Amino acid sequence: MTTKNTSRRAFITDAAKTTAAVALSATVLPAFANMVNEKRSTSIPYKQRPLQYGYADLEMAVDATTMEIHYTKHAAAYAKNLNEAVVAEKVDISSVSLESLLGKISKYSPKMRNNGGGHYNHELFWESLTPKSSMKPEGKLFAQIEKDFGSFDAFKTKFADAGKNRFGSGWAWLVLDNNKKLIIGSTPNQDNPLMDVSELKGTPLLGLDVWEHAYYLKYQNKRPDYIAAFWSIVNWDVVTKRFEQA
Ligand code: MN3
Repeated sequence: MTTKNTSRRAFITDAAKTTAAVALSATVLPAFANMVNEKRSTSIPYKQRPLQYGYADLEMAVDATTMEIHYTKHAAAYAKNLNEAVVAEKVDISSVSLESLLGKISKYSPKMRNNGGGHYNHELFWESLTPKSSMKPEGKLFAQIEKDFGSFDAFKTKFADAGKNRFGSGWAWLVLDNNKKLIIGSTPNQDNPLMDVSELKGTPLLGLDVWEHAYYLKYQNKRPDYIAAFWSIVNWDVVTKRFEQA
């Protein structure tokens, strides 16, 4: 008797739930579906990929507040402004990749140059970081670094110098040039080695943001200390993959 009552009660409850669900799907769900579709069709084409670590996970080199502001404010603004520029300048991003857009950046506005570079550079930068760095690459990349720079330490010194000596804001780069040789250099502002306007040219393998917004809260004027700490968070697996695919 008790069991029967319980199951009858359960049936009534289930029936009520079903009725409620049907009512929901008839009214709320279509509206929700429209909202999703609308969101999709008007959504901005260039998006930030989610970080593969938390803001506080890289504190051996970069503090959590800097990471959060850098990702959610600075880098987010580059993505937003790039999307405005591609709409204003009628770029069909379904047929033009960001890489090829950067390769012809001299044909576009300063807004496209600053924000196209800004978006590309930051996406590459975030992906190049990890709380669990192997501290050095392995295999073919390590061998070519030794071949092209003399030693891994010599490479690190040269890369750090490129970052330290970049006057004002910019980036330090490890690049595979068009002769498949590794080179180091730097670019001003948000320029990068893919741009036709850049002196430094090739495939970017590793980039370091040396804008003050990337380090000032923790390091103030001590950019060299920030660069020294950067080596503890480099994701060499990702850099090696870029090298192998270049
Ligand atoms: Mn930055």
